[in-house]
Amino acid sequence: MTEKTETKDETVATSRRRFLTGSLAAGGAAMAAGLATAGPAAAQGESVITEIQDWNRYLGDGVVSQPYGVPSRYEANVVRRDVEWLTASRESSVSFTPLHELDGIITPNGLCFERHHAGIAEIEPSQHRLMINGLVDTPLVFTMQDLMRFPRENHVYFLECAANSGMEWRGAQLNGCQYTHGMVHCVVYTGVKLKHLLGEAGVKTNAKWILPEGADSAAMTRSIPLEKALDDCLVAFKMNGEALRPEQGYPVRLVVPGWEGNMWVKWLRRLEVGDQPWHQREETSKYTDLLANGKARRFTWVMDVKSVITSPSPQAPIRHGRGRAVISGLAWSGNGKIKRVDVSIDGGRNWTTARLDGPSLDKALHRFYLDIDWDGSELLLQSRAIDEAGFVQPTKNELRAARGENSIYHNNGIQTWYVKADGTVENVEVS
Ligand SMILES: Nc1nc2c(c(=O)[nH]1)N[C@H]1C(S)=C(S)[C@@H](COP(=O)(O)O)O[C@H]1N2
Ligand SMILES: [Mo]
Repeated sequence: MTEKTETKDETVATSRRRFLTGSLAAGGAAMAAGLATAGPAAAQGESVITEIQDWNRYLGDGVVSQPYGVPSRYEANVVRRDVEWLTASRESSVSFTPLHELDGIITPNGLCFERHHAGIAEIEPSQHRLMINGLVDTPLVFTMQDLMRFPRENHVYFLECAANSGMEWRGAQLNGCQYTHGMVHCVVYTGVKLKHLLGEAGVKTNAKWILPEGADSAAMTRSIPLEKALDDCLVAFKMNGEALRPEQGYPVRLVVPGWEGNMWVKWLRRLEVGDQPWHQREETSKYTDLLANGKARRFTWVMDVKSVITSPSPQAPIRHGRGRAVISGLAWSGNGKIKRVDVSIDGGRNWTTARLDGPSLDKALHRFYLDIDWDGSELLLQSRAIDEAGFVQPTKNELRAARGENSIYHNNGIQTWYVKADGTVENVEVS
């Protein structure tokens, strides 16, 4: 009302001052509860609040100035990143999700990590087909339109590359949870249950396995037991409500809930049904785990229970000094839901149960928080997740005792962040 007139400045200033008094009272309550020792500043005429800013004075851009919306330019550092020395080329490489900048459990589409073995296939959907052949009554070829006429379902699932944290097997290496843990994303998929498509083709009674194949030039193939295919696998064409991004397999990808990312074939063009596994490159030379005794673990599909503190972390130091601080992180398990997350600030000597917040969904990321009063002393931050199947995230030494030091894949060991007195954070290992 008066805010639209020339007296606006004063009106706004007065009401903001009143608001500040209110929030100070709330701060007092928090202090009484033993939380903050430092908090919002007392109202003393800071220019950013007493002086009218440009954005408060001039008209802004109109609607559709961005036909497809993008984040604020002040968020330009929230991007996928890669590590140049890790791979020989960007076509067979990986980029990492900026976990340290995100919150909640859903990964925005443009920030989902990418893992391609032969670059991004650019597929025109009208020219795309999905074939089902092998041990079926009727081999079939589906168009995208055909797929979209089957009953649809929506599910939130995490996808983790088996190589996530692989560089950390022998010790702390990369400085930031984007790099150590960023080969994971979690979106809501819209798709058709694979069992409906297999049912349409009619699976023969001696069938035991399926082989999904990608339409990219890597022609990615993996053997998947028929039991899993008929259980919860999805043939998905949407992520977070919109079409899959080209990076994530547009126009259609396989979703294999809780299992290693390599099996989630992107640009899905064929599903062969067979009576035994095919022993493809991706399940013999790669995606196997060489143990200390020279034997290799094979078909290690389920992603084990795991967690990481996303903030504070090396890329997200504590900038506000001592007092009220939020420790935030993610936990997930290929076995189902997360039952509990414990957080330690002293390198695993003492543990406090963290607060799980937001939806707790089967085989999805879970968000946890621990609200602390930081006294400014050094911390060794760790998180330890426990899933509903009863699995407890191991220490890195426990993991190495079981699997040796040759492995790359399936590192779900406890991560340690060393928080220094100045709030900067480093990747370290507490053994
Ligand atoms: N066709 C095809 N599918 C693929 C790949 C690929 O290179 N080609 N990479 C796999 C690997 S190793 C992983 S971890 C996931 C990564 O999925 P994203 O790029 O959506 O994160 O896709 C899998 N599906
Ligand atoms: Mo992967």
